[in-house]
Amino acid sequence: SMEGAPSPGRRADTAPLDNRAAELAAGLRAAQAHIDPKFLYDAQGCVLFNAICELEEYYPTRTERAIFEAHRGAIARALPRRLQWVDLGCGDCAKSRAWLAHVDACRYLGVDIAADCLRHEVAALGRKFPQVDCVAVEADFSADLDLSRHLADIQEHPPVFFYPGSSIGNFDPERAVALMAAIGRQAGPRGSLLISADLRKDRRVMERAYADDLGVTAAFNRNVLRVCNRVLGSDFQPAEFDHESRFDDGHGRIEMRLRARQRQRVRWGSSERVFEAGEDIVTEHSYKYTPAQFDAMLARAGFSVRDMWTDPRSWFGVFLAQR
Ligand code: AVJ
Repeated sequence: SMEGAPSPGRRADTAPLDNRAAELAAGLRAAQAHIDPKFLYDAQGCVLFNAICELEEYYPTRTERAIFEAHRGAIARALPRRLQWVDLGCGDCAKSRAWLAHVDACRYLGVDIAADCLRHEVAALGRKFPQVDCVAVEADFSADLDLSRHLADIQEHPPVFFYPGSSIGNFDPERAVALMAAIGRQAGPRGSLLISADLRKDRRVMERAYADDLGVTAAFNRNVLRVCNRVLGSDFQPAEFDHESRFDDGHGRIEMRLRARQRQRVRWGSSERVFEAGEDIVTEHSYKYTPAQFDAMLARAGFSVRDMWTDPRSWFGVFLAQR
């Protein structure tokens, strides 16, 4: 079935346009200008992100894949029977495709803010797994995650929330805990969370992953200015901004920024913002945790960690947590 009918209020690329424009404008007017990383993922941004995942420098995707491949049986055995699989930020559903062949799922919820191909991808998944009730939900779960109306009988069919890719790293720790707590409330007493976090390691390895030689990450970063131009009607010139990324040891995060090459004035509607030469727009934080730090966050969110799987170098962690 395909729920979440295209009520205009939930279309990621059209109607909360006013909200989206207001959110972008507020971030650009702030003393430290910032753009929420969710705006990186328009159709072009998704293509560039998928290219990043293939880069030699970008270790998270392939490290997670290796962990899943090495431990899929053990992870699947730790999950309940007749579960409901909730795929947060499902994208093209590729990661869940492999899982649905190994878990006993009666239902699949594909949740994504990038609505462009969501329905199409979830429908294709439903054809591959006709015994699974596949549902597409367009939602910005960074704002308010309420999937309860899409979950049926969570006592009988425990939800497993799947949040791979270390995407949780985009949220500052307080917001990450709040999001995981919201997941816990909706998962109910028998629910669980299968979630990935990128782990702290040699800073050179982390910094290289966000400053690749081909400039794919730079293009991904600059593309967000095109999203602004479209959503807000601004007149950013992406080529006038340099891609910057560095690991902040104190916060334990990669900070990605766009730095004005020279003084410039950006206009939208009746507003404007001057960027001085060298002034930054923060476009992403990507947190890196120790396993103990991430365990503690899960605990604060009301979960207990049942197991954790990692790669031989302990670069990336897959955590299975229960209520
Ligand atoms: C999708 C948020 C996990 O933080 O590594 C990749 C996004 N940004 N290169 C990450 C990203 C720059 C990615 N996440």
